[in-house]
Amino acid sequence: MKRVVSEILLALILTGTPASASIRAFASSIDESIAQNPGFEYGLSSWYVSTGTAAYSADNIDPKNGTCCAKGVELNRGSLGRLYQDLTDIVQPGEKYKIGGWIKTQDVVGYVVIALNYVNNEGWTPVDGYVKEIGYATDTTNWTYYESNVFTLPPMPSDASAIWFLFDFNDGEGSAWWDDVSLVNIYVPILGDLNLDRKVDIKDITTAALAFGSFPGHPRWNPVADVNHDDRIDIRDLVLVAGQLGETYP
Ligand SMILES: [Ca+2]
Ligand SMILES: [Ca+2]
Ligand SMILES: [Ca+2]
Repeated sequence: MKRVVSEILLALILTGTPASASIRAFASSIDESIAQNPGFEYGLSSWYVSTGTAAYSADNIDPKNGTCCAKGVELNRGSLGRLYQDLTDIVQPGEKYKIGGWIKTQDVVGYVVIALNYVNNEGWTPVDGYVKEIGYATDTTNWTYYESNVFTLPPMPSDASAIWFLFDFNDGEGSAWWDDVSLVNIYVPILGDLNLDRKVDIKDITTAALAFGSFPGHPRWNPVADVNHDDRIDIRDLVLVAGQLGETYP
């Protein structure tokens, strides 16, 4: 290990800091679930209902998964009433996220959505507060899974005061059910972060050093340490990691 680190330092002196932009970061990500009680197995615990005419309840008649799902009934088109979790200061502008979830509908006029929106003090979304909405389920539909693309959270607009992960009837009425909803933080690893803890430090150097000299099929082969994807872990990979020492995300 000591010899390897001194080899790294020598290599760094000889080659200079590598051009990290030319090497693709290891193609993987960590998804961190953010919403609490996303399968409604604890009823509507952790979920709140905003002012409006929509009525929400925990429903165990036909959940998609587990023993319970969320049910909403809206009788007044144009009224609001959202089921939500306030994630202000939990989700961070500039980070990447993805939302998803199951929706079932019955006699819906308008649309049923799952959304991540900036909202004002009344729980309404200002025009510039729509971050991501999925679903748009209408009429009568069986359980269907909806998922967004990966998106970067924009900053909070000046006329909003919170960010909610929410469900509602978008200018609609009828009955709807939601289950196994998700809001995940997508981490696209920075180059050299072999253990995916969002920083490049001695742990990553150690990971690469432990696999030093290995190749596919070798007992110490560890693909995450093959930073330049040439099927061998050698001084080039160690130099790439060492050149990133101290880098953090975000
Ligand atoms: Ca469930
Ligand atoms: Ca790391
Ligand atoms: Ca390599």
